[in-house]
Amino acid sequence: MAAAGAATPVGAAPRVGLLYDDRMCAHATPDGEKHPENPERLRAIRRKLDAEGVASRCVDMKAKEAKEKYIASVHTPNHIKLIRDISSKEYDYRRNKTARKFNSIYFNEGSSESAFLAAGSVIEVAEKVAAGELSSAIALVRPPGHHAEHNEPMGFCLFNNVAIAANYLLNERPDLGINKILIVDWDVHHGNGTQKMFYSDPRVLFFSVHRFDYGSFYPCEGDASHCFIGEGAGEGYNINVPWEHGKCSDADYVAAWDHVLLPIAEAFDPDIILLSAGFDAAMGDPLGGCCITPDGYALLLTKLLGFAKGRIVMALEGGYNLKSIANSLCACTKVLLGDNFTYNSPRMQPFESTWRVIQMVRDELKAYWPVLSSKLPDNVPLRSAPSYIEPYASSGSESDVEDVSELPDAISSVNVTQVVDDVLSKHITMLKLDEDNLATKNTSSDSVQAQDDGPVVASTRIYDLPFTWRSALSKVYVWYASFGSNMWKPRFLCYIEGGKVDGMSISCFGSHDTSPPRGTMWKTVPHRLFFGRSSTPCWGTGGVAFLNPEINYNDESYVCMYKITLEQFNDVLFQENRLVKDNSEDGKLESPSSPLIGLSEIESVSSNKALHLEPIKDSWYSNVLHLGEEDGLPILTMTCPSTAVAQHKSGELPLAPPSETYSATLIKGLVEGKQLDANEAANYISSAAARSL
Ligand code: X5A
Ligand code: ZN
Repeated sequence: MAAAGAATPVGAAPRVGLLYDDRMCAHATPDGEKHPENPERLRAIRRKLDAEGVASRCVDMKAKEAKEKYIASVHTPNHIKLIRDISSKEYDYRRNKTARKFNSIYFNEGSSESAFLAAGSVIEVAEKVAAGELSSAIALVRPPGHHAEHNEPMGFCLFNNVAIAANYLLNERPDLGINKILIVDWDVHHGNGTQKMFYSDPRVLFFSVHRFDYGSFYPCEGDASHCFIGEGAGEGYNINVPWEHGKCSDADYVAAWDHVLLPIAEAFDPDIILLSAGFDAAMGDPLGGCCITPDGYALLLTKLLGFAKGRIVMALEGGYNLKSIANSLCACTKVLLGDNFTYNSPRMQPFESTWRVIQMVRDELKAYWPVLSSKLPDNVPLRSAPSYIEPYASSGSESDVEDVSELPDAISSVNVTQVVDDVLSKHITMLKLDEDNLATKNTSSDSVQAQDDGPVVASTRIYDLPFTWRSALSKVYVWYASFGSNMWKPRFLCYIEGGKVDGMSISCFGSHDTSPPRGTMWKTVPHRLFFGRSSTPCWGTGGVAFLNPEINYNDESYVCMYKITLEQFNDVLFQENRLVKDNSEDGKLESPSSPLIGLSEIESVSSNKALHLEPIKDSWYSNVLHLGEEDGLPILTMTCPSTAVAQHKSGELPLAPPSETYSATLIKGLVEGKQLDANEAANYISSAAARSL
């Protein structure tokens, strides 16, 4: 078959490969625990494609295991051996322990086969498309691949399927004439693994558009920023479009296509496009927090069909809402099949931040892609950031609200934004690259670059993540609800300003931002207060307070709420879970380099009510609870996970009354907060300590 021939003969219906194989459903959590990356994802997609009569119009393909020598172009021998052996009997007793060594990974007896099939499937379809036997193809694979690194599985990914297929085409099949590959990664997460594989390789242009949230969105690495453009011969061949927040919609993605990806693709002129097709930026996805519609995906894909003679290989990556991924993939399959398509979804405006990000990316890359030097249109209607950002950004303490209980109930600001969006979306025109006589929008890319004493050299600039997430989260406010010693304000202030109060034997480090809370108020919540564990370094012998994460309307517990920034909330979480270290050599404090609760976690805790923090899952206060909203802001607290409650019930973990000094602190809080008198407060504490769980 002629390698360079037209993929589709003129007039003929496109031949679209569809690879589905049940064997890739074997990879699942070891004990049937719920997990977003589960076998139902593939089945839901397959059912939808069948029901819509779309699957039968495709060329049916089955999976083949990848040969180890092909995987070896991307992964180390150790990595390959691990994935090969992980499902064997010998691993039975240490499979879970091995999984825990990695970031967001599970294994079972089916993982090995699924991983080899996923990699082999993408090779299989890519080869057929490259050879012209198929016009385009879709590989419904799992586990996904784009987070997998050279020497480690990561982020639900075992092998980097797309990277393996790209290397196969370039290195193993010169006969197919594929010399330039465009990898488009529209999964909501950064394709960190794929980026690394081709970072200095100009034959592969890697483009990833993803949530970045100033470094607080998974995988929380600085190399997802727009500054990472490739190196050596590959300089200019790595493109990141890092969103500043969630809620990005079709309009934002179309803007990134029209003003970054498509002009570059035109200049690069790829021989084939490999699409890391995650659908976790889809509307309704539980992890992504974005809202691409099926029509939006279809439009993005349509725009790609103009390149590489339409030779597109789609490989499934993430995507965790079964309906969303099934509908999105169905819309994409129809596009590949050549069905007429008109964009029907309500058209929204891109965010202001989108325009800013796109301008930064263009500035960063225009030296390599001159087409990006043109001016962006400056008359595009833009919308402001989603409501959870900067609602209380102004500084100064004169607006301190000590008692906000009299403020009117805020209409959910989310709804207001939605209404505004809907109204505005009715008269918006499609974004188009307009090169004439338009003024440059003044955007400052300097503000996100690392601070450095010496001259700033482009190639050495790094993204100072701790600095960046802190400044972003310092503009977001939450109510931190305390039910223990922090009900007493002087005690809580130790977490903000540092220091200690009577009864504490260890000082607090304090927060990075030491400004006092912007408001204080009390509430009762339908959760059970109890005291457990037998001693603490800070308070000595005796239990400490926990709130049962389960709602129980027969219980009423007092919480004192402080309005603080999300940055401060993270600093409180760090301290409560002993994550702040005193670096004794220079006396500098060291906190984790990424937040535990970023904007996406706020979204997920708001809809799921609780979020058990995986990175600190063995700490006492690793569970963040959403107790409701006040003033349009989420009320959050930190307590133990339900599993610990069960252990307290069974006696595996002790229930123990608080020490004298600890309970005196709680009582002071309740009394000074005018919730109870001294007697009532003492009764409240001792009865919570005495009642069995
Ligand atoms: C492939 C993919 C997401 C990992 C998230 C881990 N991975 N928290 O979407
Ligand atoms: Zn993803």
